Amino acid sequence: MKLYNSAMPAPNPRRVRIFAAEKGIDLPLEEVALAKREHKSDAFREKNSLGQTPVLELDDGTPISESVSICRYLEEIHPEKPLFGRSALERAQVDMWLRRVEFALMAPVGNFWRHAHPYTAKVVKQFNEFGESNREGVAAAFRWFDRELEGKNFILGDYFSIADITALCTVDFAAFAGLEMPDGTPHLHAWHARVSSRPGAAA
Ligand SMILES: N[C@@H](CCC(=O)N[C@@H](CS)C(=O)NCC(=O)O)C(=O)O
Repeated sequence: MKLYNSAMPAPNPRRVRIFAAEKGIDLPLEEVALAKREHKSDAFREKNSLGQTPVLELDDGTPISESVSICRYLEEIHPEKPLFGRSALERAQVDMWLRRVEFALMAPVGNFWRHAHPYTAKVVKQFNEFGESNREGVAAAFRWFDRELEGKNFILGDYFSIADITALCTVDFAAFAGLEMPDGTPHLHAWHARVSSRPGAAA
């Protein structure tokens, strides 16, 4: 088993690296350099026809793409220290938060990155006005997330989950893109410091 990975700041491969590190899974990495467009080669598209990282390749050559799907597979084969929830209720709550983080936070950050950031201008046709319009959407999403985190150590209270991993990777990628956590979000800042200090966050 090996992970076709892309280095920081790419948020999606990082989700899988942190997930594996939190569970103590040793995941061999093979680097796919996004800057060199290696993810768009014919050979890589054989593994993921969308030409995106990460991809987990099993020992028999079967590829799995989509970071959450890869993590679900890892959870199935290494059920100890569950990160998708420990009960029916927690599993539903983790799923709810994963979708909320992906749709409410990741989507506007991704829109800004694709349509307003100078780096992506080199590789995609941008609609800059649309991209810039996501700036306020990201700030509003951060303020909403801050309110949700009040009084909690992690998104689900005292239980650390893949929802925290996804949110951490999103917040850090947003900062890389120039969208810092806004002032007046103390719960978000405290949560970010807490999850960043976990050893797995460095994976
Ligand atoms: N939904 C996918 C998103 C994968 C994704 O967008 N990966 C980025 C790297 S973080 C990528 O390969 N971008 C290049 C592209 O989309 O062309 C997942 O969760 O794995």
